[in-house]
Amino acid sequence: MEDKENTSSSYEKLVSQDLTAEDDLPVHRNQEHQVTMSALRPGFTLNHYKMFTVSLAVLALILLVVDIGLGVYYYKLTDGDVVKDISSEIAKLQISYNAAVQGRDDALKLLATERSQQQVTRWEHEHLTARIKDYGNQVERIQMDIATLKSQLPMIREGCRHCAPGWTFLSSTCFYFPFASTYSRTVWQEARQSCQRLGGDLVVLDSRDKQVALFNFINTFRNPSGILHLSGFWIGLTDAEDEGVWKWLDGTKLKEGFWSIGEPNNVNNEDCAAIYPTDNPFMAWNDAPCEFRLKWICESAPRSIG
Ligand code: 2F8
Ligand code: CA
Repeated sequence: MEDKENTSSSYEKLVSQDLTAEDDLPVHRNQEHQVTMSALRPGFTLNHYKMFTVSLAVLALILLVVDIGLGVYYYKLTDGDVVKDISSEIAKLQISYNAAVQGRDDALKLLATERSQQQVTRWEHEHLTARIKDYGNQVERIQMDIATLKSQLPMIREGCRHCAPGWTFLSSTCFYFPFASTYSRTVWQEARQSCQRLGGDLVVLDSRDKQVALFNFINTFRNPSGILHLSGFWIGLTDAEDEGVWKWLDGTKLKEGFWSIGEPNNVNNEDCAAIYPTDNPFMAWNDAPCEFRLKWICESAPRSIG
């Protein structure tokens, strides 16, 4: 009996020990388990793995939804109105493109027509310019003819006195005006020799009548927009021999001069005189350097017929 009791108490002890051990066991086992897991992934607990698994499931679900969405979209794209819309848009664009190409071709044709028309206009312009120049030369010749014819009138009135062809009879004297554009401006000495070759000399303006007659004549050729000091005409008056003493080519001293205001001023050694188209016939002379280039006026005595 005692033995049985011993046995029983021993058993309870053992059970109690074992129970005590059981109480410790979950911790112990968990620790063991945790040790095993920790060995796989340091710092990861079971909860972590659970969360990881759930996340994977959610991700898979999202991918499934996206996949279904793309499938639906693809279906609509290939089968639905979108394709029709795009086709009709392409057709419209093709029409617009064709219209643009047509427009460009039309514009190119128009440009070619305009260019050839422009060429014709340019030719016409050149032709007309040449004709205008011809008319200008004709006007110049006609003006000279009119002046010559006018000069015949007093000559006819005076009877048998006349001027050589090309000379103009004015104020009982024959004048030669080398005004045509064929004569270019020249220095005083060369102008004088030109007159002498024609049987005369540079003009002597020793009377008011001659001055006025000549002044009026040159004023008909006046160019108001021209440069005044280039528009003069050499006359037969010089102070080259004795500065300040003006003499005509026949050797007579100047009595009455028709100088412009402030002239003669001898700037840069001006020893030769010229008449200019101005506003006042009695203020129309200037002294200029004899080497300056101007037009000139010749004079000769009328000839008697017979
Ligand atoms: O202003 C008068 C002055 O004008 C010209 O010089 C700028 C004349 N020169 C010629 O004609 C070369 C001067 O003679 C004249 O006095
Ligand atoms: Ca001068």
